[in-house]
Amino acid sequence: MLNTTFANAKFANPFMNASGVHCMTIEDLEELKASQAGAYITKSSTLEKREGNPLPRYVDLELGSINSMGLPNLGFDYYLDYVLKNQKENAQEGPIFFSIAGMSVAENIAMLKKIQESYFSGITELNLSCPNVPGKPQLAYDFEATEKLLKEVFTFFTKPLGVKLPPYFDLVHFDIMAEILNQFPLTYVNSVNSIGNGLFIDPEAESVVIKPKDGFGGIGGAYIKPTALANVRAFYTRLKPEIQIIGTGGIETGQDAFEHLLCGATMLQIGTALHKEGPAIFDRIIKELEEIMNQKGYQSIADFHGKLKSL
Ligand code: RRO
Repeated sequence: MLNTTFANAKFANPFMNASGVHCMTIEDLEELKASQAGAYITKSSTLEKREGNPLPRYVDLELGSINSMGLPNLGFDYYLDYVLKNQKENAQEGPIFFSIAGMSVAENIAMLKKIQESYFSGITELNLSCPNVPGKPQLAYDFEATEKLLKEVFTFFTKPLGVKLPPYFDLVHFDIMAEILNQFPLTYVNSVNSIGNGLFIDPEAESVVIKPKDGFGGIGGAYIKPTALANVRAFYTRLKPEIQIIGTGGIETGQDAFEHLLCGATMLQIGTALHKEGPAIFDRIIKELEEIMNQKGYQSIADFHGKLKSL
């Protein structure tokens, strides 16, 4: 019922982890592989291993989460080695996703060259939106720099590639970004990363709740669902149809998933709710989405995908 075609491959269902959650180590990744998730993605990597920011750096909140992890990861080679060993030759299972987030244009290019030269046959996600490295702005908020980077990337990169974007908040920004993205043979756009640099405070302690950056961090979960849906819809209605959408942001229930699909998302990533509930969330959310589809008489996602009505 939830069969999904994405990047010319078939997946049993659209659900996967959002990069960063439950995917730092081989143990985490193996748990995702064994779960009901239709696909899974690695933690964004840099060429060298990074410790990331000081603790506490991730806090679950009633309505979501705040994090300033600072790109902790075990290094590009660790994840490349894992994805090479775990890419599927079996046509029943979809390909694996490999996320990278270089700290500079040169680092992104260097990692993409290594991926291009390897026998990796899965899907690469270029994270242009990490909000948490002190002194490093989110690349995708700089339209010219994003266009320049993608121009360089597509001089040599021929494998399936998607970009992870931050949320945008202005219709003109959607227009500008979509026009840039439409110039390239991108496989997909993933909207959204966390809403950068929110501030959650504990009024009793009169304190911030995470240590890095004086408490400022990326916001995820229920807080950001309307922003995520807007970004999915805005890109779905502006991008050429060859560029598919991954919807990320505030997906915790079957209803949230249904809403993202209605806006035009094809795959669905879960971050905050996966962090709270663990990989068993995939069993629950699959059942909840199927239940909604049964109630509405939909036999497949194609029956309602992208078909959000206007008034
Ligand atoms: O590691 C992080 O701090 C982080 C990253 Br790379 C990202 O893309 N999004 C986020 O919320 N945290």
